Amino acid sequence: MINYRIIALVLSGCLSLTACGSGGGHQVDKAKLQDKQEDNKNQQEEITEFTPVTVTSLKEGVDFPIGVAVPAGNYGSSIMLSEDRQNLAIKHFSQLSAENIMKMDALHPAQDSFNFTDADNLVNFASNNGLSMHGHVLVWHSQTASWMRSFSGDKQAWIEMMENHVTTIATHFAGRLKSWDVVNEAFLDDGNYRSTGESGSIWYQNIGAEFIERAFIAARSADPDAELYYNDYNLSSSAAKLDAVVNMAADFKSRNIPIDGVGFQMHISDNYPSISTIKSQFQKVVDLGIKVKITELDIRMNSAETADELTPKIAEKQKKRYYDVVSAYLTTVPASQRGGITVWGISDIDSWIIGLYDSPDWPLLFNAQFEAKPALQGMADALAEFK
Ligand code: 9MR
Repeated sequence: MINYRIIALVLSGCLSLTACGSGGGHQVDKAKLQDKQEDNKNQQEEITEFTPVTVTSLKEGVDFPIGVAVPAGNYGSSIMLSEDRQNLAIKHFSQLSAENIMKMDALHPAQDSFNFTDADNLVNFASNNGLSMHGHVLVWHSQTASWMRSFSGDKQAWIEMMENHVTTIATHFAGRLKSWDVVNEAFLDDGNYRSTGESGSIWYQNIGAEFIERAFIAARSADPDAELYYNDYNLSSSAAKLDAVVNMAADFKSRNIPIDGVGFQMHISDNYPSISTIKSQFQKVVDLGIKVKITELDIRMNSAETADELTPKIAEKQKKRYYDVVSAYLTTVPASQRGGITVWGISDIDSWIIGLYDSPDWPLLFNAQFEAKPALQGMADALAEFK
């Protein structure tokens, strides 16, 4: 069990020229100051213990959704079977996303049969505990059902098949979900539509780009009260990709195609993208007048693959990074356009990042023992300061 105790950062000496007074000429003072700054830097690098976490509830006092993605259904790490996960979800979060069980293959395993059991259990768990639900996801190129991939028919048949999927699912959950990711990852990083190739889209290939607006129209008519999002990764870093999404949303607005916001997944790392880029990317959607939702936040801390455990120093860096990202959101997105912030998992052991690379990582707010990490404090501090 990690013992989170205060780091004693003994910053001795003076920090400015004026405070130091003059012990000689200007050059000497300057050199002394440089030495002092170097000393302070070295002392700060000697972080040997985890800083304390005093957060009682991350969501407390926040008037937009603070969400978390959870494994559910039959997954070994299902929240339905885990008291640790349930306790943290209820205590700190106000919204849940299903990490996998509300995807196309899970809800619609055969052409003429839908399976809502696991999702209904999760939605009931959320509402019984006062949490809202964000639906993830109606149309995506990945985790499609195998019958969809082998579906044969002309464009009209494909449209009907996709619209039936969206309509049946959105109707089933109507009134019970706060919002939906209607379409996920339809663009490539260069701003072109995802089409052919290994990670191509069967929807684009068989229907063309109009599959996107058709999905939004079907979702709105099935559940008029749910907020409808277009969701994608790298939107906080790739100008070309976000510009394509913004152009699409502007076009939708001009033609009265329903869209309420853009979901920024934000699977990011400790040093990329920069906070100024993240802010200017958020700003583009703010300027359009629709909502910005961070839908899948996690922060990789070992992209250099140099660490083999979460040290107090890495944890402190992550705390600052969570603080900076959440601050960037709150200072850029006005209250009326905040769709919320969702973290993509509770415990580091559940993160999809684990196992993706050869090196270990700790991208989330709670460690493998379900203990709060300094990152939780970083996020809470930003929420308290800028909300
Ligand atoms: O976290 C999800 C992981 O458990 C699945 O194996 C993976 C399969 O594609 O999907 C992960 O979630 C993804 C989400 O649905 C869409 N954006 C990217 C997420 C991380 O890959």
